[in-house]
Amino acid sequence: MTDIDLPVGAIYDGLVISAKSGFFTVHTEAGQVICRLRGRIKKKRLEDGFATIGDRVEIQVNEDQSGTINKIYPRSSVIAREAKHTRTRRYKNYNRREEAQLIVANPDQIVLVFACANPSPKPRMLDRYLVVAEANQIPVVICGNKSDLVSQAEAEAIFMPYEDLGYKVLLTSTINGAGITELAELLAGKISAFTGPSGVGKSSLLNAIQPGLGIAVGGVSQATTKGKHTTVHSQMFPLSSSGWIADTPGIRSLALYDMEPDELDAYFVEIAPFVADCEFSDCSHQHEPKCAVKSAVDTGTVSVRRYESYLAMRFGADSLNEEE
Ligand SMILES: Nc1nc2c(ncn2[C@@H]2O[C@H](COP(=O)(O)OP(=O)(O)O)[C@@H](O)[C@H]2O)c(=O)[nH]1
Ligand SMILES: [Mg+2]
Ligand SMILES: [Zn+2]
Repeated sequence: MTDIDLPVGAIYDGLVISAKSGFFTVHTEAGQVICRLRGRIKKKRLEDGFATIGDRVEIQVNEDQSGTINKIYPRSSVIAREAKHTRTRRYKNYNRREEAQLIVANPDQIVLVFACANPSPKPRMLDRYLVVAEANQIPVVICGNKSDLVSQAEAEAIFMPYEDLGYKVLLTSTINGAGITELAELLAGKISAFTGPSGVGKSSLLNAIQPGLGIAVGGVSQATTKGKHTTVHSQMFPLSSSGWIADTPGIRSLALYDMEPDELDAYFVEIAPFVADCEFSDCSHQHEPKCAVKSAVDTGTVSVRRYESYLAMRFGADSLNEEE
């Protein structure tokens, strides 16, 4: 289980860095220990949503040098998605929350990677990720990669509106090295979930930061998307600068599974302040008179693009499931 001998019965705090079929690799100061959950935690599994990578846990060492997870410490945040399989094998007592499949616990940030071109950026998808991040109160870094393919002005036109909204934006290129040092600095010492559409250069960015890292992360993603089993193998990879990159294979199908439509108001950061000034408290911001949101769009304070993105997410056919 581990290459060092740990005292039997010893108790350690650790970090879950891999979760697969009920086995958890826990990183502790004494080394890595393969653990299972203690029975009584297992029973609470449906209530608490199990354990996942990023969880801080207390473990106890068994005679065979495996470990038992005694305790999962309270999470500061979690990225979860609707577990599709529970729809076909739904248990009677499942409530909505329990349909969530945990992807990563306690992420310090989500790094959203989009390309300036090839593939062209998808602002609606970016907005959707931002809503999920806002809902979970997880800081976001937006990475506009492949900045070498467009002019500085073009790159800024695409991504700087997000900086104006208060998001951290980096323009990067794995070809000419732009922004790579800055990105590496942002990752140091933190748990980061790297995500974005395929082909935008996520693996290349990780390799630019640390040789081999992109290959490791990308490889696992591929393996996990093949199986249709209920078990999900998720893993975190260590950064030599300290910090972890969470492999988040399921994050692309993130649905806003637990969100009331008008909650969206709060998660569009530039729309939120106007909502209270609408004439009607249940204003849908579409056709009502004296809608402060629409006024803000008319005066250009809220961009038409973001407003349309809001409407699409709230009322569109794709409002609950992500298109890629
Ligand atoms: N021009 C340009 N191409 C890039 C850049 N980063 C990655 N690529 C290319 O984009 C393609 C997809 O990259 P990959 O890292 O596999 O993307 P992933 O699917 O997001 O992991 C590859 O052909 C890379 O060589 C970049 O900064 N500029
Ligand atoms: Mg990749
Ligand atoms: Zn309104």
